[in-house]
Amino acid sequence: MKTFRNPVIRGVSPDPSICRVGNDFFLATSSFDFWPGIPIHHSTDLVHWELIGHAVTRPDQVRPNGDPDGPFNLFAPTLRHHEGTFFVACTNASPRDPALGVTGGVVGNFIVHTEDPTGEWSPAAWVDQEAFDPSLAFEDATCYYTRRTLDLRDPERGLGPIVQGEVDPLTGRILRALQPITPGHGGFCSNDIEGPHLYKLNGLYYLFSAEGGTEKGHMQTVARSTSPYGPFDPAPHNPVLTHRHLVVNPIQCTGHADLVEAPDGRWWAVFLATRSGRVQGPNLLGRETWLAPVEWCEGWPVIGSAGTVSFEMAAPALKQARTSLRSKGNPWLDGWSTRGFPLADIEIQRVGQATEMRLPSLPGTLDGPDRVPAVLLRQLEQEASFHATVATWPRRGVRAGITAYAGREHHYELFVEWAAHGPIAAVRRRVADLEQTDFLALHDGPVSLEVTCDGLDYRFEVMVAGDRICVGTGAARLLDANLAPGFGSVRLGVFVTGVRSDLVRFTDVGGVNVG
Ligand code: 6LW
Repeated sequence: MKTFRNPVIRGVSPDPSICRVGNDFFLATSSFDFWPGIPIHHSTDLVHWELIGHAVTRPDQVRPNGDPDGPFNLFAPTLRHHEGTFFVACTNASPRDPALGVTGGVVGNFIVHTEDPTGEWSPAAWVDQEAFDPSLAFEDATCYYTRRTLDLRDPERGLGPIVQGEVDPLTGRILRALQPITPGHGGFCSNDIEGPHLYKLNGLYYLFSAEGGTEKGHMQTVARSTSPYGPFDPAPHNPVLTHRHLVVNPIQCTGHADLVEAPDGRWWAVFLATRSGRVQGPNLLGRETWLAPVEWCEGWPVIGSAGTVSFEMAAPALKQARTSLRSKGNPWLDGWSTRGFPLADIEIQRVGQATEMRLPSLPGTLDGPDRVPAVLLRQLEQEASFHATVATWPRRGVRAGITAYAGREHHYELFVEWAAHGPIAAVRRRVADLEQTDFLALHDGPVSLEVTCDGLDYRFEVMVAGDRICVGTGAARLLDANLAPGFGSVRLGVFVTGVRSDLVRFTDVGGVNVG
């Protein structure tokens, strides 16, 4: 039996949403406050995925006033294809902003569209400003708009039902007011229901939702009705996917799923899960994208083995794509990202297998809420490494280095700079409100920096004149996704900060198990 290995997209890639166009599958995931936003992957066999574009790349897609300095935090996209056009419904869940006249706790739910998912997507069509997890379902000329709500929550009974209305997906205009479609204040198996997707199959409407929160209690439930607005009957075997009861299983947090039918008539679910369980080591990789087969039994979906999944599962009988849809010459499709919109003068160039970069310095540190010239790759395995050579020594007042970054208040840095007595390398650890730095005296001149993670520690080393010297280490568990706020995971990359303006050149930038 041919098998495949989960996760099918490694490294932080939660809330997957999938659609099929002919033999091609497209998949979108959350990207939070990292740019480019909402990665779009392509596959023909559901197992091998290639990053082909991003749905959100411009300020006019995340802020109603197009402000490039305004915060963004992009949650749980839904990707759908209808009559030649791709749509992504998504949320900018960054904090409220009085300057925009935003009344809720989020900037808003919006829809972008394109005919070419490898190219530019439209400006945002804003729908509303409440809660998150918006989803679209097309039926003839109707576009259902389904999401969670927090407005109707009851402090004692639950976080609120799923609500649904109808929209014009091109303008965002609500054509039918949203109404609750699940009973009471929660879901079918918990008092926290979210991430809804509606499908019409064989004349019935299926409501497929995540429940129990996105952590260890995560699960997926299904309910069906003859009307898109319910009442919905829950499946007798709900939850249809969960590992909440499998305490020692390394696979945890399974849920937030989306369904797709392959060209051969078989059904599959993509969903998020983590690879470190309650008893395993730190979770450095965040919530990743997984795949499992779906069988239909008396008109109900059964995911994996009665709602549980494994690392190795029977593979889809589909062929891997022979040609790439990825356009050449866009370095961001190698997986690089910045926190917030990038500065215009960041240059990334592929030189053979290696990458070269030129980064401008910017005042501030990696701890700040502002944009920082850090260019990062997601960590894809517990064991990973990243290296860069500082080819031009930074000017006084400027730091150039590499980082293991899980958030503003959870990261380690190895950098070089001029101290009062001469050039130094330093390892700085920032964990919550603690900060600790180790120093090493150096000579100026090109210096190679390397960080290696073995799952337990991040080890920071410099290579000077043929010698490898360890400058310091940092405990991996302090960068755990559960500690760093914001649905974290670790990214490895280069950065330049400082009070003076400078342009630092890095050569030989890259690593193992990063991307
Ligand atoms: C996602 C939501 C969730 O929107 O996590 O807690 C959010 N649950 O479904 C971000 O991934």
